[in-house]
Amino acid sequence: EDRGLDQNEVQNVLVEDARTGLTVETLKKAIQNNLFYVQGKYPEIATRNDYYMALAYAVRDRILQRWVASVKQYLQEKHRIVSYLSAEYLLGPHLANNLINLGIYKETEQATKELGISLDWLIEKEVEPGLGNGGLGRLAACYMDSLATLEVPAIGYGIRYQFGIFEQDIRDGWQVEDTDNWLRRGNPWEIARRELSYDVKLGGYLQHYTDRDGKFRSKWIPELTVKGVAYDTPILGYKVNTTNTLRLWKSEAPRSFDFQSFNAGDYNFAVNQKIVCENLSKVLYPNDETLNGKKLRLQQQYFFVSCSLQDMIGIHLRQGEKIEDFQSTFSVQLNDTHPAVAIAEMMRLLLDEHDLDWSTAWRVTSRTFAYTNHTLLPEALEKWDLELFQSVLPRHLEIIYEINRRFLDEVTVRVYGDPEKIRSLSLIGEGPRKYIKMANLACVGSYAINGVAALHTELLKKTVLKDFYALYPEKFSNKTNGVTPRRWMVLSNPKLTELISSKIGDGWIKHLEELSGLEKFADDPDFQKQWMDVKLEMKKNLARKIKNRTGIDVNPESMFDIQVKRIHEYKRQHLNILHVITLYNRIKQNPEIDIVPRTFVFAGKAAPGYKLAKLMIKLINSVGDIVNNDPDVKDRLKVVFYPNYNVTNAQKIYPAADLSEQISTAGKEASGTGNMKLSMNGALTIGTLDGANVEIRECVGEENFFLFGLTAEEVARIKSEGYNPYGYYQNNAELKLAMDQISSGYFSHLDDTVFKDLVKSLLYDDQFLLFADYQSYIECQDKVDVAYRDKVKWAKMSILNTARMGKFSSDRSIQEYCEDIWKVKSVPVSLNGN
Ligand code: GL2
Repeated sequence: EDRGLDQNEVQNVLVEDARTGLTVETLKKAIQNNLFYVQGKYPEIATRNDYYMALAYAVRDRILQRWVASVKQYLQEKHRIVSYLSAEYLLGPHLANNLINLGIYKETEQATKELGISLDWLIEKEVEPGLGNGGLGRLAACYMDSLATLEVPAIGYGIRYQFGIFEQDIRDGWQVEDTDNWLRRGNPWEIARRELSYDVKLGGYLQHYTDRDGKFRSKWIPELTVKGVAYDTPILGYKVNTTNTLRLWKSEAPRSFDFQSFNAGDYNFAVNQKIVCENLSKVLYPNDETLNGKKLRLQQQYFFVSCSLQDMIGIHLRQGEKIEDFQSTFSVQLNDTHPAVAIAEMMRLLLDEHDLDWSTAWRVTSRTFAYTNHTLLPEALEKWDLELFQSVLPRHLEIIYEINRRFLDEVTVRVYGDPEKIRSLSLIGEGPRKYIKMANLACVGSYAINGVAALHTELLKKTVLKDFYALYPEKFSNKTNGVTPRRWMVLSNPKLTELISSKIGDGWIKHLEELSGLEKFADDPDFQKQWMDVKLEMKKNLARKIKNRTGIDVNPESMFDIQVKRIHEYKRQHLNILHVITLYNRIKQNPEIDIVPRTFVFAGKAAPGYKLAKLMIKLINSVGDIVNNDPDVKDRLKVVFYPNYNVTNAQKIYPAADLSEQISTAGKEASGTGNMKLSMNGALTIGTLDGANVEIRECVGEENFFLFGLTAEEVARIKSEGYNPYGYYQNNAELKLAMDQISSGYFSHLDDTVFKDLVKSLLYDDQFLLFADYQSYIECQDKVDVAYRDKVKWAKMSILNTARMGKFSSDRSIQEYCEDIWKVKSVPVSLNGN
């Protein structure tokens, strides 16, 4: 049932005063007041940033009112709280999203207009918090939105990185990284809880002794203690009062530390230690889906997990509860293994700080955590070198050994002592160097384990986690990812939103299944025209941005063929480029050929140390330089690399897409979420049977989806039989020509060295089977052309894509987590009496 209040009701229950009222008049007054009392300016000398801040604080006041009411309500009554632990939150800009969720977008537009400024102009000003790499971090942000919208009490815990994901610039076709100084102008959306902090120990050694009760104990003598300070950001649900907390930890030097050294006269040492402490939350590691085993990264993970658990225990105990009932207050979700050290930390806190015995501590711990796996890629599965781990967390290593000893004792009987199975289940990996397997720790310590799309969960059960699945089948379930329609439709595509709501009302924004109401208009010529008019307008907007950012002229009437996501070999942006080159060659061989004009838009960051991914960016730009400027092409093909892909830019790109490229090697993309955002905005997908593509195709209908390529099973079989990419190259004339051009320097001013490594990796290795899928991809793209020429058919397919995406709302995903894993219910928050 929708217990949310509609706009009018919200206004009625509000304490309507100058500070928090939602009318145009009160908003205007609030902005003026803030300009004066917060920014200390008068209109004639106020900058754009002053106005942005004045408005942001006005919006924040209105959110605070709901936030305080939410906290009050959660503390007054006993409710189980979801705690989401994630090393990344890719939130995107706050202002417009908060206006939408508060339901005051129009009023604010009017208020700013009356003050002589444009709301769009202020919205564009906002620097987004880029505290994540890609899909995993963005998923956490969508889930926070849905938890609040579903009125579920929740806290998100993470790290307040001073520098988020780097900013990407393209120079001479190459990616260049710049630091992301997102806090430089201040952050009006957070509240620093300076008095709320915890100490976190690091390094050092253990002292063992027997206490007065004859109990064997370990005392951890740390090398260093850092302080974690809470910075809270309110997360408001859509048209409800529920406002949850995103609590991010900033690392600092504890005050006691410099004080001690200062007394000892070692001022330099003290200052140095301060830097060491502050480094913990300094920067987000920009590696997506690769582990890089760095000490600082482990310290970051432990730092935020320890602060978060201490915080949760504090909240639980302050409610008058007993420590051994912790799991009745919190259900803790591990967003991948990045926070999995929480399992050992929880044991340490219960054993060493709260004096529980092992079996009680383990009972609490193993009923508290649930683990989401987000990848099957071996290079992303976290393993920590044992010596490194010990040097940072000596006590945790001891605890992990004990968890492992007890676990292996128990399972040895169940697997009849099969040494292969025991080796695979063990939390410790053997080899030239021992290591800790974080996924195994997460599986042993969690009461629930899930994958992020149906295919991914099946593959998890069959491959990476198969021995755990055999042991604990009841722990496993699938929770297909979803995305929030508030940001990815209402905010990104207001014109489409208006059109949809004009036909089926606006209930779909909270109940995305209601989009199915559009199906009956799919054949309606008027509606089709309106639908495609919105698309064209969005394409014109994007064309303007492309021109501004890259100088490239693109034709809004051409098909916008879009691949935007992190740059990875497994995502195969280079397969897409092979198609571009193939079309280009067809034109060169027959300049009069009748082809569908296309604009290829690529965007995405490459991890700074990922050489081949950076080379893929260079290749895209090099091919673009030739194709975009060849007079024979006559503007029928354009290749654009849109720099610095982030949430802000994604919001402009998705609405303009005709075709969505979801072309990863089957079995490699756990789910994908961009695939959902694009399809919701009316793009048709060309894709493999990978991740959530499988379910998207089931929902939109196979006739509305362009499928190509090997299945995950076929990929596995071909690989096991011995794959020979060179054979495909020799036997496919169009493929051979494209590859020969790349390697001979056709796209690089005849420099035949630039792409050498990329060419070599494809011809002789091709781990991701581009060549095996090439022909099928090209043929499928030819079918896309045929479909695009039939405007009526395309419009219908586009409408049906949106109409059938109801399943992919993050509200549905979160509902499933709440029911199956967290066992939590919604708690409506009332403003009355607060
Ligand atoms: C990812 C997966 O690669 C991606 O397919 C999935 O949609 C997201 C969210 O579940 O998680 N795993 C991962 O490490 N990153 C992802 O985007 N960075």
